[in-house]
Amino acid sequence: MSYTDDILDHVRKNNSEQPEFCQAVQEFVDSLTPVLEKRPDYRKAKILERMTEPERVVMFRVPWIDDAGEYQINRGFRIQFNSVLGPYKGGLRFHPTVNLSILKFLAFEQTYKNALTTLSMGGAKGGSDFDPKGKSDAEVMKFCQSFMTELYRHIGQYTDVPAGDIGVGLREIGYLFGQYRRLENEFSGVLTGKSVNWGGSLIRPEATGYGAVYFAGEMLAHCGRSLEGKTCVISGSGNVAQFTAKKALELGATPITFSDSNGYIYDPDGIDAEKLRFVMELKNIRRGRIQEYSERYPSASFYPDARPWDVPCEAAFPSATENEIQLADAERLVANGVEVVAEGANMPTTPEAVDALQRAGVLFGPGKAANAGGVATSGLEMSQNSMRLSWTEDEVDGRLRQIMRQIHQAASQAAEEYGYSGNYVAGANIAGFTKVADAMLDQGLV
Ligand code: NDP
Ligand code: 2IT
Repeated sequence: MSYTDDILDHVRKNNSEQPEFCQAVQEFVDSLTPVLEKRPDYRKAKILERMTEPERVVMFRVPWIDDAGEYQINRGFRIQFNSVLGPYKGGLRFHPTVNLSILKFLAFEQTYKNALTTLSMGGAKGGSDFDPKGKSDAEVMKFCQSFMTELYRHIGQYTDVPAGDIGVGLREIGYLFGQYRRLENEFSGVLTGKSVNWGGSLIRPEATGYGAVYFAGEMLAHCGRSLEGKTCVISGSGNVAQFTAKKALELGATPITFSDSNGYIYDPDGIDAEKLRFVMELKNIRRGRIQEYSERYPSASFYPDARPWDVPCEAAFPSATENEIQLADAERLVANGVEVVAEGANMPTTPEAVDALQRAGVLFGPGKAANAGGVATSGLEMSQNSMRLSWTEDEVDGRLRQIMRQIHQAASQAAEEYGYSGNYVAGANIAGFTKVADAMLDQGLV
């Protein structure tokens, strides 16, 4: 058995109940063989063995009282995976599917994504199996306060800086920050994704979606093409999906779908700026379902319990959740002529589907690279908080663009250097890995 097979075997045995974590590790390690051959010092220092074990896992009880006066108990987590490059950094996810496997996969990915941003951030993820859907504001606030009442002792501006993810946006970050401030008697940059009038960065809400579109633009530009005029299929209708659509529109492309966990809407006339405003109000303020779009705009149809990958398009932006593009979906996208896929979500494409897209010559931007704009802008929010200054929208957007360009360059160069030309999956994995591995060598056996 090869060294990497040994590692994978060990990870699978030790984490047998954690399929998503094992999937993320396998996809990563599969790219590394040529690097490990060239660098025996990584193997000697057991870098991979250390990288696949989180530095710390915190699990805790979250008790709270609902509006009916019933006691409720949820499970809370924070996975502090790797802090060799900086304070732990990564989002919090509130969704009923949250478990240790999903958060470990996300924290693992986050480590290498954060390394690619060029900023000083380690990797973490956390969250709860709490389901914000259908809960009142008061219930969400009580839950967030109880969650932070345990989490606060594990985080801090120099230790671990959480942010949002699925189910955690401006509202939740506000309640979490308020409770942290109260418990610690400290106003610091302990969370990112804050509201702009109390320490948040301009462009942070937009950054993941904008970054995914910038990354798609970089991949296309690299082979003399552009996003202009392309039809875009987008999944999800939350933070990432909405700002992917906004930037795609600005660049002259046409979004035609959105989805949520009940199904997708397809608008062959295109989702223009006015329709997008409706979606933002529907999802962010009224917290409604995407089906309502087809009731408001008769040009659109709603397809229940389905994902949008059957709809012909030139660009696809999976922006909902993991494993949402499976092999048959990828084959369908290819048959319909897709040219570029950029992962706004984390690990939305299964390994078989990635393979099918790459074999067909589709430009494929993996989440580690394509959705790194969100956490990169969180890093910029941390810088602004440390300086007690706020940059303008243009300043932050300019830096975001530059970072996405650098990530594209780092991934293509690493791919080229190790014989994977044009393969952004391998390139992003190798570039992220070598940065973290070198820092681990420098800092000794810890
Ligand atoms: P939001 O909560 O704002 O939106 C999530 C969207 O995805 C909703 O439309 C939701 O539908 C849908 N969705 C969630 N889970 C499922 C599911 N199991 N099946 C079908 N649809 C689902 O989250 P974000 O937009 O922030 O996150 C989307 C993705 O992007 C995630 O993979 C996240 O990890 C990733 N990401 C987010 C970043 C950020 O800065 N926010 C940064 C980098 C990556 P419904 O309303 O029905 O739940
Ligand atoms: O997956 C991600 O990169 C995020 N949810 C953003 C994390 C962050 O700290 O901004």
